[in-house]
Amino acid sequence: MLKLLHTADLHLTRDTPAEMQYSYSVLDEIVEKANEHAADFLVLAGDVFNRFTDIEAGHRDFKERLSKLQKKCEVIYIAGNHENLARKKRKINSYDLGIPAGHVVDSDTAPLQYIEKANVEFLCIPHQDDYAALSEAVVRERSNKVRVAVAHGIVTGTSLEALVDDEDEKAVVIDSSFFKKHGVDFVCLGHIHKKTDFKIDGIEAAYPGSPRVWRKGEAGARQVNLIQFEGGRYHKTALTLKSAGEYRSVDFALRLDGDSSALSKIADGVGAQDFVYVSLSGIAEVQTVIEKVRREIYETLEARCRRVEVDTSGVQVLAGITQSTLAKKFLAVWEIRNAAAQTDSERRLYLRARELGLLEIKAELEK
Ligand SMILES: [Mn+2]
Repeated sequence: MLKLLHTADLHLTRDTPAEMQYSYSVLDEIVEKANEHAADFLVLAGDVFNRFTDIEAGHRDFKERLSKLQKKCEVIYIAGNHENLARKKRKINSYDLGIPAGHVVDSDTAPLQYIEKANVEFLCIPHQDDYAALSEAVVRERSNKVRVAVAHGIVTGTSLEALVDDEDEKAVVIDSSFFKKHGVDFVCLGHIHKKTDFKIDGIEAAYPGSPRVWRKGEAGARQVNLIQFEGGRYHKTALTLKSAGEYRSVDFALRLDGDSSALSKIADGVGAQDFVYVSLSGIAEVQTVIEKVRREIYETLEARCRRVEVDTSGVQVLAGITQSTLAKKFLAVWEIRNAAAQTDSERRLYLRARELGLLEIKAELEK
């Protein structure tokens, strides 16, 4: 039996002490998972570091963490596009990462590097700005070993909705016919941060997704793939990383009166490693109400999770709106109706009606 632990897009960083601590804690858990499942290989399919400068500053830490891997577990590391950021022609192998030089597949080995092991052969495709040379690449005949391709990039046939909106991104694609042509059994991919499993000409391919929340919007459990090959078959399991937490998006409607008692529910189900992004909406009569609620959100969540961000851009400030004659008439009628509301859901509807009414009045007054 052959076992691979496959991950990509860890984006180890030292941007802030908190992000450094967090990203390296996820590396620790990946190493733990590899040990727990007795993986033969840890496959790192690119964007292991956020920028080349993070290799320069972090290689000792990285090596130290990897040294905890069981002896039998070998590491295969291919360069992603992020390893090219701030690179200045330097090579990954000029730093000691605790991985044999032949197992670090840097961009200068493009279009392809072949690595042969006892019971598996790897076709490693580091990130390239142009994959045209790949179709011409000379590849050895496949043996009867398991043949795994490792690549960092977008493969033709990947659904568009899975693509990351990466500002460093150029739309370069790997022609997926390569894998069939060279008899690949499994394709380990990196680059897309959303976990994606698909087939290329009948060949199983997987983006395990970023194993940690790299940025806003990366929702869902953060996972790595354990792939087991035995007797010409394989079995893939997604392992969830606790240390990674999750990204959670929460909508919170501001009430005109600044009553934020509903905030107590906001922390329900939030985990200690989560990144919670709160979008405020609704109407405020004065800016200070927004500030007050924002502070309350931080106070409620900060101690409960790893990171909190509050977006107040969805709140409309209607200064002095309740003083206009039209608004006063509207609110007088509203008070009567609202007082008759029987249930919570009715009261919520009235609150929403009040917001919409006041917005209409504001539009009317501004004509
Ligand atoms: Mn990435």
